[in-house]
Amino acid sequence: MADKILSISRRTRRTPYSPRVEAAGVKGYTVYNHMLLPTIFESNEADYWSLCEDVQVWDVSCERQIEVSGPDSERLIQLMTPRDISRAVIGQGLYAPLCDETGAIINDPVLIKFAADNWWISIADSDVRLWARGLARGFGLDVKVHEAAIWPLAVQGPKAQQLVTRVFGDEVPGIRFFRSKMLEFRGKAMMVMRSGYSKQGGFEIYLNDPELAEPLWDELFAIGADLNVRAGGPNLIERIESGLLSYGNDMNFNHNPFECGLDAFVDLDAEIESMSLPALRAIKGKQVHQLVGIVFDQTVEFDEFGVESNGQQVGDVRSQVWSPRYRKFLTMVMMKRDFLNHNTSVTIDGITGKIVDLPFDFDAIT
Ligand code: THG
Repeated sequence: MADKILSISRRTRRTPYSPRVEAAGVKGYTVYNHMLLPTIFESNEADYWSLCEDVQVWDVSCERQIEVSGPDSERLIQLMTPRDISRAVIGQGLYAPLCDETGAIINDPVLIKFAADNWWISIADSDVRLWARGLARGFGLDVKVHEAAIWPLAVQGPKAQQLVTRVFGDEVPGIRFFRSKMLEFRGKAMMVMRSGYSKQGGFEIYLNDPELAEPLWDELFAIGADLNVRAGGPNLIERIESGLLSYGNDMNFNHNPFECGLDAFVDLDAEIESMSLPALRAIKGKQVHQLVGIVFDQTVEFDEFGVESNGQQVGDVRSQVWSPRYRKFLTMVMMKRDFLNHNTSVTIDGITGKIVDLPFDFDAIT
């Protein structure tokens, strides 16, 4: 599948960084929120080492911002998520599942309190705007919901702080995890948050002027040449090693947060108006499936992503990758809990894999 061509049209929206992404030699894209997301530049593995050792610039414009503004904005956001958002401060991001009235996951965005009556839903890959508008209408809320003209650029890797400080100044190191500051580039203030879809550290720059996209990209590369800065994107190896979930891959609207291990982001005891909480309280502990890791010493070929034991399908492979660092084949599998209660390993084509909790604990594995 890796060598197929993607036909690009208006539906697969380009971004203000696309000319620079192409000049940097992008080799692979995926489509996310109906927009191009660059995934591969050199190779999955070469990109992985560059991300873990140096610093990369990612065009993550596809993290679209669904802006909810108006007096009822916080009420609408709280209706959509079972995570208690009441103590969020302005400029804070909160990773949070969005769930419907049955507890099913609609999306797993970063929620950003941009101002008192202005929230941004930094969405994963599903059409949250439609749902938000429907809810606003149905509940008769005084809000406006639209996709904002924001194009996030992520700077990720151990040298990200050095690079972003050179461009945005000395306030950068003082930004805490999932907090942000409004900082200027070429006289224009934009939000800079310590966040991003890797565990290598870094920032996301919420560019709000498309005219500045190429100048910002160029500045990061010119000023970061000695840091070995490269173009990159969310990296399959790194995000699986780090246990970052990918909506549409690891879970979708058939799953609830407990099945995916997102329990920490569901405030079951909070006294909040959240449309999924009654259902989530009722199903807690009763889920039939659980997302776990299965670790093999060599690559395994699954038949149609199925995990079978004694001729029975006991799991569904959601993501998989060879880890060059740990020399293990890492899989994320939605397994039947009944099977997990009685087994700690599974054998595929004669190769036995160890079942482990997510995120992977490599000290315990190796
Ligand atoms: N950044 C922004 N928006 C996004 C993503 C992002 N939207 C889509 C997608 N990525 C959402 N998915 C995730 C998954 C995990 C995290 C962020 C976005 C993440 N989690 C931390 C963790 O698991 O350790 C911390 C979560 C917390 O404590 O709140 O960073 O990457 N803008």
